[in-house]
Amino acid sequence: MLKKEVIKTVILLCVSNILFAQIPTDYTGYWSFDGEYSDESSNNISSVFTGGTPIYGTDRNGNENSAIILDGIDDCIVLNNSQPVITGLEFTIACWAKINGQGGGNYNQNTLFEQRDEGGSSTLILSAEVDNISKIVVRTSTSGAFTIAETTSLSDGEWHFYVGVLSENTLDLYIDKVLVHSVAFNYDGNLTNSVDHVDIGRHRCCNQMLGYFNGLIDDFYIYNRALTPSEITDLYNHNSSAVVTTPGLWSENGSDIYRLTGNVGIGTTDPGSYKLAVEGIIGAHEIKVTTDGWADFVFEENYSLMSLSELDAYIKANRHLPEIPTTEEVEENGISVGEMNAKLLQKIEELTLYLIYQNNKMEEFRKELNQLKKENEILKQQVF
Ligand SMILES: [Ca+2]
Repeated sequence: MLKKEVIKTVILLCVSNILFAQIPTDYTGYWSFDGEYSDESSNNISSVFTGGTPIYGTDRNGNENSAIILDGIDDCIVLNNSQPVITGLEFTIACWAKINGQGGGNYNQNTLFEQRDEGGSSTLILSAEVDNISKIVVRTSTSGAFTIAETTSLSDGEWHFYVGVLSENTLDLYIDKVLVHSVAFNYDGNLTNSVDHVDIGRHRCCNQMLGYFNGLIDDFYIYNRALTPSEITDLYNHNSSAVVTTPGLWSENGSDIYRLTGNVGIGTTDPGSYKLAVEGIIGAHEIKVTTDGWADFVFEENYSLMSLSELDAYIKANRHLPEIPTTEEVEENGISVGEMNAKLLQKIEELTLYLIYQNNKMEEFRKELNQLKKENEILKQQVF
């Protein structure tokens, strides 16, 4: 375990901004399908492939081993241990897909994504093709209508970009960055009610397998907010082939190297939960740390400053300042640079308040002393 010399900090490497400068990076989940089917977002959404061994094919940019092939028979990816991935009142589902043929299952549906319960009271499906229709379907109560935005499907054997967006009152379907259908939507229930499954590439309900995607899927994004049309255009224009995946430890993007998953240890084989763990001293010209909260509250009118006698009693009893960790705690857990700087500033500000208070007291005493001196002089003159 790392102890003293772990600097638990946020170093602003801005890696994600460099890699995806053109796309919104606040996705809930992202699957590049570059030879693997794991979620590459910081949420690490559990992703389980079913239907045998996954096979990867050539993506829209001609890169081999860079898009997942689903066989339309029993292949799909089960997400998040059946817990909802879409969790809010707004969402965006976006992916590239290339249909190879008729989808599998009872409905022959080329399903891209589904989150739903067993009975149909919370239903969310994005389909590239069923009965020659592409559509996004949402329903939020058992008695509610299925709200559907749809258009003629594109079973032309080419790659297309499918996006379903639910904003507060509107359900939109985009294909190849063009808004093809928009319909009004009213919530009458809960989209995350009793979710039974979340799948990429399969539609199922009520113990029936209704639609397996038959073709290739690539660059799958899930956002828990409604992307704007310009953000959808950015996603469409984003060329993931600019990011070169190097077999082995690191990937390359121009002169940068990076990892999207896992943690890095230097001088340790166990980085724990730290993205970067160093068993040793880090040298840097400057380190920028982001932190939540600063210590200005000390100077608020209602700040409750401990009296000096209380502080004296606390120190005698505990042998450290209030709110500052003990030697034992620091040896066990290290310190968080941003948090500790805020605490130290808080103590400096409290010290400043004590000094101001003491100075004011001294000023009072000085005045009293002068007064007493004057009175003393008068008394002396009267006596002698
Ligand atoms: Ca890919």
